[in-house]
Amino acid sequence: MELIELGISQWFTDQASELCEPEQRIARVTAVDRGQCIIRNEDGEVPAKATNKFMNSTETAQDRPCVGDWVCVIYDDSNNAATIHTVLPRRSFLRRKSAGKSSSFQMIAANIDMIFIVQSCHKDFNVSRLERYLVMANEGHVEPLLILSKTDLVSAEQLEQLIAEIRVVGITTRIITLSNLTGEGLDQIKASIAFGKTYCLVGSSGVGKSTLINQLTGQNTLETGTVSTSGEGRHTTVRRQLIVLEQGGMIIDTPGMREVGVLVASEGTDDNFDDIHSFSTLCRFTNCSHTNEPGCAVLKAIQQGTLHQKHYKNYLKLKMESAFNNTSCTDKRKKGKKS
Ligand SMILES: Nc1nc2c(ncn2[C@@H]2O[C@H](COP(=O)(O)OP(=O)(O)OP(=O)(O)O)[C@@H](O)[C@H]2O)c(=O)[nH]1
Ligand SMILES: [Mg+2]
Ligand SMILES: [Zn+2]
Repeated sequence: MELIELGISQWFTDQASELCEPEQRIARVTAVDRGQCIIRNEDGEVPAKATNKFMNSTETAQDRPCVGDWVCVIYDDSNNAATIHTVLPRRSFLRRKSAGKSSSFQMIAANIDMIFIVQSCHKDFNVSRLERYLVMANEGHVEPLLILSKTDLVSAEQLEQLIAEIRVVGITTRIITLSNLTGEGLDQIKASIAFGKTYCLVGSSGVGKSTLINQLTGQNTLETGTVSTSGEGRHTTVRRQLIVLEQGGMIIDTPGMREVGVLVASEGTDDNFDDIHSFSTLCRFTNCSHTNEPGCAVLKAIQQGTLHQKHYKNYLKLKMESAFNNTSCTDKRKKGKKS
């Protein structure tokens, strides 16, 4: 296996020549499970752990190795294990708010070219959640693709209705409809996967992420779950794992998320609401908050029906959450410095 098959580019090679010591080698993190990593390069996969020195040098959990990272490593004498000394800067990332009220982030994956956001047509479908994933993608500089799975469980009319619900709020992202049962949509997904590129699957538990990967590999590479009659998944996948596909390209499986704790910078919010943004340039006041100002073009567009009320509400909600979270980040930093 060449590094190029694992997605290396000149940019990472340049970073490595600057940040790795001469005796260190470059490898990609393919799995992380409670601090224990697996890394891969030309010589195959071995377990690896970050050195204490590196761990102590990190400020937050985000800075520690995560799946998809390029790292500088030293192999032990047996060549059966390695230590991680540096994590190279990330070109893109997916992260979410850590559980609980703190404003820290949890990395989902790094150096991702495209995120496959999977929602099941059955029970799991939720447009607001889709929008949250889109904001997450945008904030991490990752191109999104929507996958509506389990189409075998709904009628053609129902499916059309779901797609219409996505389009009506202004989401223009490409959608692939998929049934792992009948194979519908699988070819389109295969065609979207390119050599040397990295893809990450996200979505609720039980929507068929691991089943999709098994379809792509043609093997039972991953364990898949059974779904309870309520339609809720059971969190079959427990660790994040990067799989190299025979056809070229890599795909990362992640455990289903219960909630996409939105923690996004306002920068991330704006791009997914291009329509609102373009109306806002017509507002009378440049600092218009689009809530009650006279001459507000956004409010006018809603009145005239050009802008969907629900989409606008999501926009406000995300704006508020991101403003709140940004403040709490700064507050926390200040607090940390004082004590
Ligand atoms: N009817 C139907 N069932 C599917 C489809 N895809 C997956 N399933 C079933 O749904 C269940 C859950 O699939 P998984 O692939 O384990 O789901 P997951 O998204 O990986 O779930 P987590 O690992 O818990 O996040 C399994 O019983 C699959 O057989 C599909 O397209 N149609
Ligand atoms: Mg799974
Ligand atoms: Zn306005």
